[in-house]
Amino acid sequence: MLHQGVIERYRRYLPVTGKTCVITLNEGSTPLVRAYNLSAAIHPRIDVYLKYEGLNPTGSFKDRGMTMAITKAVEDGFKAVICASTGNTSASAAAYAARAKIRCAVLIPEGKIALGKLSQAMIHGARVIQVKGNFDDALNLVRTIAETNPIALVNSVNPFRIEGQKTGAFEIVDDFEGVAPDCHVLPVGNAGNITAYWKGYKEYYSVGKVKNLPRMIGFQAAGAAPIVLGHVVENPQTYATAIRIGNPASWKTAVEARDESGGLIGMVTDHEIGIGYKMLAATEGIFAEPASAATVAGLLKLAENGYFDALEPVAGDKIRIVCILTGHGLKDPDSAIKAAEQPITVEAEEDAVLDAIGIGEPVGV
Ligand code: AN7
Repeated sequence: MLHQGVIERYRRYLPVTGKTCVITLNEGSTPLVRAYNLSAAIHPRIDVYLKYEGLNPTGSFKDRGMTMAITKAVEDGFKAVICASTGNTSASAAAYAARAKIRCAVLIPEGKIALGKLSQAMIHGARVIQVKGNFDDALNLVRTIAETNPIALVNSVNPFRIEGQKTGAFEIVDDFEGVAPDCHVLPVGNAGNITAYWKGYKEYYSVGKVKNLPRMIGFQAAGAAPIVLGHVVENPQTYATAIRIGNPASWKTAVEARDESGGLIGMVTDHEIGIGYKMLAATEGIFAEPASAATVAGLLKLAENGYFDALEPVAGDKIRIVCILTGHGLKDPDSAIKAAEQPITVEAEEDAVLDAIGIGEPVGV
């Protein structure tokens, strides 16, 4: 079947009517890639699948929610949208707003968003406003502005964003033919996505499309881990800039998802994220941005703490885990270049090249 975006694919579960003019870039239906090497490297009892959300049209999971938010903004007569963003929301909002022919303003923390994301917001013609503050400051500003001006807020506090993003859960269950994974692992920033996935799983459960529910397992960066610490982080820090958020808007619903599902929200250091980032790219050939690699870092930590030793899988003999790789690695080329081995420069001569190739040296990482 040809899927024309998540609204067409999951129309009956979404707040649209036959009259709704759908603004889509054919987002969703992203691959669920079985990660044999990564599973074996982390724990003998786990079977990890990677949902590669970096393959959405603007390179992140935000497109699932943005197709809904922009579609509804247009339906409700708005001529402009606004958001605060650590980068991916701004890229997605800019693209969908361009397609809808409406104005878009994005507020980003000055100097703290990855290069690819900034380039997207700019080329799609958004008004890009750098704020001398962090994401939380920017979100406070846009919330106030949207309250008193004819401009639709398209951050995940907009319930249509959550509606769109819950389709990720439907896709996973559909791919597994009616079974939810044992563990659903994802990075947590503003906490919209964990909220959306849990809503999606529960809705599928209530209509009998799935017989079990996953444990929701989120990871925050240690320098930006308000939910783990139980208090607002005034000055959040992490090189995974996508999740550099100190006061998540969907804090309460993230905690509900964690507790209702019997899951957990943990934290991983930037060093651990860096290890997961390289491991993912090197063992599976999948390039995700640092925030997404918090999932791999988190799995390594859980394995080390014995978390998988006691769990019983719902089906089969392995614990089935889905990691949401929320953003494409190309979003943040600077982080990749910093993390990896640097290119070698040689004379344009065969011997020098052969020497540099290192034929005869063991292959591996
Ligand atoms: C790659 O773009 O908040 O917990 O403003 O870009 O739903 O916030 C991005 C968040 C994870 C966290 N991975 O998701 C923004 C923004 C990536 C992200 C998250 C984000 P939420």
